[in-house]
Amino acid sequence: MLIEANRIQEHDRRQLLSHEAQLDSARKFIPGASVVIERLREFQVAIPSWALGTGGTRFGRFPGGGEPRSLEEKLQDIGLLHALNRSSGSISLHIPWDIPSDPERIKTLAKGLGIRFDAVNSNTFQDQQGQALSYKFGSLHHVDQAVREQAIAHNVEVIRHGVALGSDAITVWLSDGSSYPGQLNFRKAFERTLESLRKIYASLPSNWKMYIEYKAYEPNFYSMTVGDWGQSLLYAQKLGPQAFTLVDLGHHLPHANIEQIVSLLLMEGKLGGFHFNDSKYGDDDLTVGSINPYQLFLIFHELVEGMDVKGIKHSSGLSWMIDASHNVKDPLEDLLQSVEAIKIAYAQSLLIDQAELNHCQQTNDVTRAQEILQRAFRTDVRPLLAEARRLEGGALQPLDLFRELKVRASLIKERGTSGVATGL
Ligand code: PSV
Ligand code: MN
Repeated sequence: MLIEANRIQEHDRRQLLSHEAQLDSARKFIPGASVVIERLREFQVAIPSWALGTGGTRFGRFPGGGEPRSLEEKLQDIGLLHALNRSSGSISLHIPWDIPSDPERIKTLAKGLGIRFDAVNSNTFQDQQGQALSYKFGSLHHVDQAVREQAIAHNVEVIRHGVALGSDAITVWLSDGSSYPGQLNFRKAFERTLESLRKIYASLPSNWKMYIEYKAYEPNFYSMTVGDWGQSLLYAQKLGPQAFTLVDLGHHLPHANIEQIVSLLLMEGKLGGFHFNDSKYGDDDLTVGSINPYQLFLIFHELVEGMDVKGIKHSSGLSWMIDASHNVKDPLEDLLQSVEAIKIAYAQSLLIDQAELNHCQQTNDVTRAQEILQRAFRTDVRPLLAEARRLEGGALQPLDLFRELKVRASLIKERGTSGVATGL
């Protein structure tokens, strides 16, 4: 299914009067609204190929139908999102779930939809059919060199697929760890992992980046070999200038100060990318901004401040991506909400008066500092987002139009109800 431009224009025409009234009033109390709109027009968030189908828990899965059955259909789904919000112009693939049989054809299809290829992800957390050696006890940290070599070869193959599609980064997330005390020698596991990562790093094209994603627990519960940002940063520093840390918002222990982590990684020039989601407990993979939008705003505050200090371009300097699972919502609606939440937090963080905040910090005016942050957080920037979308040819209200056009019903008609998108 494709959404024709005239359907979007027609929707925008119907909404225009009320949009303009809201925009006019927003412009009155938001200084620099035009600059924010321009920044929003550029901002893109990559969609993970594995989040287009219904997710599940180990207790069950309740698919809503119309799921993409192939890489082509996944691209079409992202094409729908991008047509509506003009901010979902890239896809992150997971290999082997998304091996392109004909990269040239896939590239042409993506180009036609305005989609580029973000970081490619390797998978050594599952055993694949016909695989010679098991990852039950880890992959890059495994005690058996043959298993490590198999996992290294897989990562090198992932880079090869990414090169064929025009991607320029690989994300390595390892489930390696231990579930019981005594199972593992931590130092040796680290050293083996580093040696394996070095071999993968050696096969990176010179314009490529390697993102090392950390996670506090799950599937291993006693230790994870890349368990926190300190360990990820250690690997990245030892590997070299093409290696960076990737922060997934759901991969921390409760109450972690993620905004501080982000600030220090940026200071070190080692923050590579983001997996956005939200959570109540851990790696819940809920819709971005659904539980704790203030935390998301504080993270964006540190990101924007840190990127500005380093002269990093907001829209392309870091790899922005969603990593979520949709257990009870329509995946496409959920992704529209997530992109919106990310852009709201980004826009609000642009409203912070950094000079004024800096003055409060220098004079220990804690009360005023809080006021400055919360004034920005409580500003309704949604009319600016809508205007940025409209100027890019997107829909003023993407979610409303998605429902008006009965997109899910069309997808079910086209694809049926039994197809299952690959992923977790
Ligand atoms: C692991 O929990 C993770 O966050 C990694 O990014 C994986 O690649 C992704 O989820 C896919 O399940
Ligand atoms: Mn992730």
